[in-house]
Amino acid sequence: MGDAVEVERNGSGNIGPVRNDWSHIEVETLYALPFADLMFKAQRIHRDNFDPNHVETASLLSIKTGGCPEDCGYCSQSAHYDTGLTATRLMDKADVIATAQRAKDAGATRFCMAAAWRNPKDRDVDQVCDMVSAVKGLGLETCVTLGMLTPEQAGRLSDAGLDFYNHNVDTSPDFYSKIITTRTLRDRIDTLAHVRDAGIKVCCGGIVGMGEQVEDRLAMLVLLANLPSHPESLPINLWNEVKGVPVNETAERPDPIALVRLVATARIMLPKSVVRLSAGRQYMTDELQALCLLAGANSIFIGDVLLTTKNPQRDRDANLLGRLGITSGLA
Ligand code: SAM
Ligand code: DTB
Ligand code: SF4
Repeated sequence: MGDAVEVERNGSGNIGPVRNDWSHIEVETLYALPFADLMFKAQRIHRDNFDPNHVETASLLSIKTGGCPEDCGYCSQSAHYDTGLTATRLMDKADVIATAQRAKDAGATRFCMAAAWRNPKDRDVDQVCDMVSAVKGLGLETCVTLGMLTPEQAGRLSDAGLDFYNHNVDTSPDFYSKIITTRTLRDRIDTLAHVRDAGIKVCCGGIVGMGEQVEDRLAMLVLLANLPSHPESLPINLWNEVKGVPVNETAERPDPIALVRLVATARIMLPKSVVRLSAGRQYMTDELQALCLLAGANSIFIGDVLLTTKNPQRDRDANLLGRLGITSGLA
């Protein structure tokens, strides 16, 4: 996209652009619309760009757990905090492939491999490239999240056929320094640019429920929507509680309606991005999840665990999607 504005129907029958020039006040006004008006706008845009009765199903695997040198204040895997987690080495490729096959059999269409690194070493990238090729060979979309990358490392992952790279901005520019001090938002944006330049699709979002204000959540959406290109995938994580990390001191679970408003606002601002209701679904009622899907969320993680924390059981997800008449890999 960049300077060129991609024109699309905006759901009202009018022609509208995919925009990269959102202002904070405009987004705050959108978010504060009467609920029915906000939902109607989001729904129209959702229906213009996606099948409203389908959700994507992704599965996560921690291929290298814990011992991470970063100090992300929400994370069980940071070596800065005593969270009771045992650190592991990079998994063997055969075990990764076997897990990916089970995820596919359970209904996943995308397989996301995550490593608790600040940044990978070149030899780590070689091993991950092998895993990516093998998982693609099973007929799954591939995603990895390995921390910061050099342009050269991004190029190697692209050559291996990687579909998506996940690297989150996590929160607003203002709240960021209260949560992470060991790498800057600029570092993250640089990695996103390397990923984009290498031709890999971008998965980028953040976390809510860490004690940020509504304005921070919206500022995070402004940051994402005003990137040179919109991320193809936008994960919205609700903080999954982890004992022993600093975010426990500030965390506050958002009002459920505020969460639905946030999803609807994201759908309007990033009309073509797949919005994933990511971590934290374990705390959500079926009704709240249904409203988030109605507001424009169209992807979930399936499987009983995410990386180190819980996710709803497969039967519960299959039952909910079935009651909503939503198709997915689960049905
Ligand atoms: N180490 C890599 C990195 O941070 O770039 C990749 C893995 S990291 C676990 C990926 C993302 O998961 C983080 O950026 C954060 O947004 C999310 N995350 C981590 N812990 C979480 C938690 N307890 N609850 C919700 N989301 C979390
Ligand atoms: C993302 O935004 N959410 C996923 C994925 N990217 C890698 C991670 C969620 C992690 C939840 C905490 C845990 O299980 O440790
Ligand atoms: Fe490390 Fe990623 Fe956890 Fe931060 S979020 S501590 S970089 S694993």
